[in-house]
Parts: sequence; C-alpha cells; structure tokens
Amino acid sequence: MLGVATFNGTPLTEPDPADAPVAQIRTAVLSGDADVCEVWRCGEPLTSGQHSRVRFRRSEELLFGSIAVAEETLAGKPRSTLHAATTLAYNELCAAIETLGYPHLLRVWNYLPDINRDADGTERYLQFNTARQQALRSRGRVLTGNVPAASALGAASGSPLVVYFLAGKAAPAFVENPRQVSAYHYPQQYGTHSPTFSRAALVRHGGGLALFISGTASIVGHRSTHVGDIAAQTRETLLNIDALLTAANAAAGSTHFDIGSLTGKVYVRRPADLPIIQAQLAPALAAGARFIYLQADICRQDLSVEIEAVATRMPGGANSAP
Ligand code: 3EB
Repeated sequence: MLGVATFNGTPLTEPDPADAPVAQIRTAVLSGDADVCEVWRCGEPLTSGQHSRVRFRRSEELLFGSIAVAEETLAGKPRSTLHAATTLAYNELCAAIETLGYPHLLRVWNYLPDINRDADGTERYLQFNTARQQALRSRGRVLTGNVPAASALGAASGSPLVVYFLAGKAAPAFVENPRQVSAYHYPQQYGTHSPTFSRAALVRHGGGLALFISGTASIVGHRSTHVGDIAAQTRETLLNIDALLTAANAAAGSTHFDIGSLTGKVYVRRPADLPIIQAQLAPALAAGARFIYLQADICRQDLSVEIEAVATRMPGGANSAP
C-alpha cells in the first residue's frame, strides 16, 4: 500500500496503515459505506519515511506523499493564514520530491476548509491559487504545460489544509481538454494567479498505464455553464470527461480508456442534489464506472458538481480499478 485517503474520520483498522501515509480529509460521505477510503497500491517493494512535514511511501518509480497544515499555527503572518499554509505545504512538498528524487508531480489533491469564504476581501480559493503559483514559481517549477493533474475542493470548517500527491521519477504526458481553456490560461476574471493544473496526466508504469483525470466540472471554454441546473451540469461534466478520454487515447496511441474504466470521486455541493446527479451518471455506472460521493464545496461558487477519476491499464491490456 502506497498511501491512503480517508474521508470524514473513517477509522483505519487494517492492513497496518501505520506504515503508509494517511491523508485525512473532512468531507462527508454521501452514499453507500460511510467508512469508504481511497487506497493506492503498487505491486513493488515499498519504503516509508518523512521529509519535513511530508509523510511519504515510495517504490523505485513512484512516491505517494501527504502533508497537513493547520492554519491556526500560522496567525500573524503578513498574508492570510491560508496563503501561509499553502506556501508551507507546497514548499515542503517540492523540497521532498526534489530531495528524494521523484521530481515529476503527477497528481495533486488539495482540500481547504471554507474554500468559497471571503477573507480579507478575497475568496480563499483565490488566496490558495496565488500562494500555490508563487510557491511553485519560487521553487523554479513550470507554471504552464507540464503541471500536475489536480483537484481543489472544500473541506469542513476548522480542518487543516491537506495536500496529498503522487510523484514520479519519470515525466508523464499531460493532456488538455479541447473543449476547455487550459486552467493555467484562464483569464484574469477568475483571479490574478491562474490555477496551476493540467486536465489529466498519463503515466506509464511497469508496462501498464494510469490516467489521472483532474477535477472536472461544467465548464466550457472558461465559463461555467448550466448554472442552477444540476442535471445539465452533470451531463456537461461527462462530456468533458469523454473529451479527455478521447485526448488521452490519442496521446497513448490506442483506445485504452473509456467511461466504464473509471474509478473516481463525485463532489456534491448540496447533498439534496445527489439523486439528480446519480440519475445522470447511470449510463456510466452501467458501463462499469465506480464512484464514491462526497459532500464538498466546488471552487467556483456557481458550480454544484465536480468529478475526478483514474483509470489504469495493466500490462497486457486488462483494465483494473486501483
Ligand atoms: C475547473 O475546471 C474546476 O485549482 O487545482 C478543478 C481541478 C478545479 C483542479 C485546482 C480546480 C482545480 O477550473 C476547478
């Protein structure tokens, strides 16, 4: 086991999680087993360690890491506490992967409390974007093109900023969505510092393939669409995921991935919308896709649903869920 993410305090009893980093995310689980967790496995020898605040576990090629930063500990800094927490998390994350020799960030998950709340005149998601971009720049990392797939969601008030990630020794291929403006090129109306992420990352590993699809929402071009229409937002999100799968298959040189090969998380802003969203996902579920449903605020206030996913392809061609 490379690493684990738990949601809303899921207790971990097996198998010996003491060795693997556990990212503890405070987002309510909306359906099925409340004790669900996300487990990243790898069939290779693994070792664990800690670098500054980053707990990690790694194979020869891949590293899973997790860092949590409580904003209360950072009061009195010149910028907001979230800015300070994000700077610290990204500085330590970059230092860890560079020192340990896994310099390529593949996939990053960001959870921040009160993501849509205004603080000191700026929405906290925008504060996060500014600090993330500035930290990456100060570490000499690129800000467009070869940037990781990512998600950024709200978490319960009072929880720490939690960032967990996968990094590799080899560079992945990054995939953009032809239906959407690249997030790192969003116009200034969405914030002075664009969000630094790619729409998807395609990773070759051990003769197999893994496709990491970033948080995907009802955005066409750079605009939110179907504001207030939950069913239509879900359908538009699926069209975006379909377009990404097509782009990823083109990059991989073969039709490896389809909607039925996805495992993922569906983020739902208002729990009451869950049945509407699930009804729209029925064809994907019938094709074999597997999702868990979490209550989380989406970073754009006008959006109600977001979906992230992963698909893996084993050597020899079989699809398998992670
Ligand atoms: C979007 O497409 C929706 O800031 O890391 C999705 C995935 C979104 C990642 C991030 C934000 C992020 O812009 C929001």
